[in-house]
Amino acid sequence: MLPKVLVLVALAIPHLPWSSAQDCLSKQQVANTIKQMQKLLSSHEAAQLQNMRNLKKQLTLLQGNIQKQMVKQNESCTLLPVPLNGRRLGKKTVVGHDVHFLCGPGFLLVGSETRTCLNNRTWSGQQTFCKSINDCASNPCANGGTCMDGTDRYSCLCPSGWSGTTCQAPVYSYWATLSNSSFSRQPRCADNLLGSRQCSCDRGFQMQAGGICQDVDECQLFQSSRSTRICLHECVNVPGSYRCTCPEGYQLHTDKSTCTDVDECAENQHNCSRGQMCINVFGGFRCVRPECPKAQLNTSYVKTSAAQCERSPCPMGSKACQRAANSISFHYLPLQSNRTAPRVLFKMSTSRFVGDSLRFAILGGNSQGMLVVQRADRQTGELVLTRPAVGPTTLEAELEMSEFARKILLGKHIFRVTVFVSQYEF
Ligand SMILES: [Ca+2]
Ligand SMILES: [Ca+2]
Repeated sequence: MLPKVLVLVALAIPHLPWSSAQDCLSKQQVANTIKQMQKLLSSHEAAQLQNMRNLKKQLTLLQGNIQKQMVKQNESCTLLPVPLNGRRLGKKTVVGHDVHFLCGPGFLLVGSETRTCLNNRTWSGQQTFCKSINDCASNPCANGGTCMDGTDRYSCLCPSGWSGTTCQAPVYSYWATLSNSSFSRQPRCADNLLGSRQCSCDRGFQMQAGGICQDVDECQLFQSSRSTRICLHECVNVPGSYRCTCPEGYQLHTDKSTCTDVDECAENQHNCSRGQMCINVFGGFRCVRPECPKAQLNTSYVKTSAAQCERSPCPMGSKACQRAANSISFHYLPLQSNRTAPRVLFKMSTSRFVGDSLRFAILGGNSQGMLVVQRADRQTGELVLTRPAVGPTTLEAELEMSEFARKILLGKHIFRVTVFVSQYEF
């Protein structure tokens, strides 16, 4: 601007009345000329000032616009919360603005009293708290907890069933104990220091939708298939576990899954009367009383032991007596149902072999081919189960062993075999 003023002044000079150098200006003329020039300069100065004012105004407007645009562009911080038991002064969140904090009576300000919204749209300083001067003054312990005032903190003594820094969290194990016998339970939860909760289920339970612990039905999962079954007999699902049961006459083995027969005879748990024999079988016991055949055709027997009868001496010339068996013995065999076959159940021989050959035969019974007799070696015959016997059933067989010397019969022995097949396969 200044150079323009000088040009104007320079242009004005040639028009002044003292344009001719040789004319001598009067003092009055000079004074007038100076006055005119002063006026001219004053008017230029006024115009110049006006221009400057306009320029300044425009700059202010421009600054205002730029600030508005900055606000529009969200150049602001998130409004800070009012601290509990305190106040916040100032709500402007634009970059560069401050907010101030005050605490109520009885509370001490911790953190920053003043915080400024920085260019990166975060607040300067630290979060502001109003801390109770008596830490227990605000009754921070919930659910009947007792507050203990410390130097700069409090602690809560929680009543039974509540936990957490302010006794705010129920202790779920407390509830779990109450419903311990149920198939669904509340989980056991623990609050960690970061304030998050971790829950888990007791052993044998699994977390279901809704956060409930549901019992795992081990029986349904495993017992139905033979390859995965967990109990030899029956499985009973119980909360958090399962247990195996055995039928009557069996006891659960120490492995907790298999069943073993109770030997009622050895353990004196039978009710057989005097004169009866107690026979232990799988899943029970039997009371038997072996009887010798009644005397007939000059033939009679005497009992020589609990399961043995011997023929009395034959009268002279009684061929019927001489053809009758010399001895009859009784044999009781326990057998589990559905055992694999063929299977040797019984062997017979003689301790007083005086002849040259033995013959073996099956005389009778109810086995319908399920039991057969075969020779094992020269002096031994055996009773063989030919196919699996499904119990509960009783198989009977009468076996005969005949002794010969040069094809002449020396004597016969009868074996009466009873096979008690159990109901179960164990
Ligand atoms: Ca279970
Ligand atoms: Ca038994």
